[in-house]
Amino acid sequence: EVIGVLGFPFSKGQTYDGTEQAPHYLRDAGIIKNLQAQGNTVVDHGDVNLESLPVDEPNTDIRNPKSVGTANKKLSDAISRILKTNQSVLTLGGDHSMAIGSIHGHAQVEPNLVVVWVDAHADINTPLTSISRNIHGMPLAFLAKELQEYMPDMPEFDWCKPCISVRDIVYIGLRDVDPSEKVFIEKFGILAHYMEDVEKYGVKELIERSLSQIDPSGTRPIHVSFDVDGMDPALTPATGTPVPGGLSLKDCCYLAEEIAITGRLSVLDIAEVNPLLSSEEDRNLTMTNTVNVTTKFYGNRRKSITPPDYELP
Ligand code: DIR
Ligand code: MN
Ligand code: MN
Ligand code: MN
Repeated sequence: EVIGVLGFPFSKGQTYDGTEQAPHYLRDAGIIKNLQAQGNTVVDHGDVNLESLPVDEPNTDIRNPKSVGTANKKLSDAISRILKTNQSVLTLGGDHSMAIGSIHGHAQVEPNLVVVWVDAHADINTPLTSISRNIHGMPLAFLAKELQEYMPDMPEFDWCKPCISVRDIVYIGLRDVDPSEKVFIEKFGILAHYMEDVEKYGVKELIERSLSQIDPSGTRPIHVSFDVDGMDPALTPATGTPVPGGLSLKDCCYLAEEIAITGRLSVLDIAEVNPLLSSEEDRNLTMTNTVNVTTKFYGNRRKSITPPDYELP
């Protein structure tokens, strides 16, 4: 199984500069070397080539619709192209608006995918319900069929035909959900695991239950969209919208190890790392923890693994 790594150097889905530099910092922190050292074949496809638009007029008050629409169309095409060569994809964002292109591109090749959304936030606002006006809080509303009757016309996203159902989504780590988002979660019965559920049942039970509910046959390709603010900000402080009381390193490692064991991880997004929002020390900590958890999604185990080519001296 070959991992195709693709950078998405983008920050216009929210207000802070910096997430566009995350692919560079994550590569520098050794994300690819680590994946190779544990026996994976990795192909680095570089970054999606994005030009920045000088003027991007808000549409219905939403920030940078044209930039986000254009960039995500490119991301979607790039993801589809890589998946068709039989590689899985590790997408290094970029803010979480990246999930629009990433899941859309994934669904063109694997229409039966399920989405595991790790995040403090539910990211299912529509342009009409959003308080922040940032598209990184809206990706699931663009993607889910059932939400379309609540979506205004957004010509910048005409290419993005809704490609998943709310029944294909499972959330884990939620702890900052807007009232409108809560209404959608309840109305559609979306499988949502808040931090209090993590406390109550533990990640072990939640991941087992979630996968057996959305994928009882254990055959569907898995898309993990991992917003690093799902982790506790003590672990990933370099991010734009930290929320205290998040997933521990142990929670994230267990989740990632269990996903790896399924053998069906098809696309993993790493979103919202912002190297410019913290001290150097906090930035390094964020990179270390993000790289650590990422490697667990690809077979690195805390119980230790012997690389296939290892020989005793
Ligand atoms: C908020 C925050 N719900 C919004 N979302 C974030 O902007 O709609 N997502 N930060 O990761
Ligand atoms: Mn963001
Ligand atoms: Mn978030
Ligand atoms: Mn998010």
